[in-house]
Amino acid sequence: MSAPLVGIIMGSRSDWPVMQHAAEVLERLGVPFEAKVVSAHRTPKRLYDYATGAEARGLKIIIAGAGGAAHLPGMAASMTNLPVLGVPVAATVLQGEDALLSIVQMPGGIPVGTLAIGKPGAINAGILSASILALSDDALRARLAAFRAAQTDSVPETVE
Ligand code: RP5
Repeated sequence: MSAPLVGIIMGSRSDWPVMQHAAEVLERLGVPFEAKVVSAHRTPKRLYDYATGAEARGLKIIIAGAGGAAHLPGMAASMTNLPVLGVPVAATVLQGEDALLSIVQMPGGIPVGTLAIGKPGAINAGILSASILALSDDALRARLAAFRAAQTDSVPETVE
């Protein structure tokens, strides 16, 4: 098993049904990753240890998913220079708009690349991670190109 290049973290196990879509994309593209529950407010020390140690462990990108008052991506970004991609999860009556605004409205200086709410955001966080890593990995660039080509080929032109 290769060392993980992408760290997928989420505020709760309840986020996994959404965040697993990022994992599936990374698996399909052959990008080594890890997935862990790291809560900003329930396990703040775990978050501190994870974010401050991520770069030294060889991670290149962190994907952070959370719902509600979703401060996990921003807090993680505040403690690492690695790119952090945030995925808002629909976990409350506000259906993810709360998490989207929490994640996207980072004050200037600590960026979080914010994706769409839910499954599309998790999928795109996986693809975007692969795109970033492909800048310095020719084999991955080829796998990503094949993935995109297969997606294009899967779209029929006729309506039935
Ligand atoms: C957030 O609260 C988590 O990211 C999750 O989306 C939400 C609900 O968590 P649980 O109460 O299901 O553990 O921190």
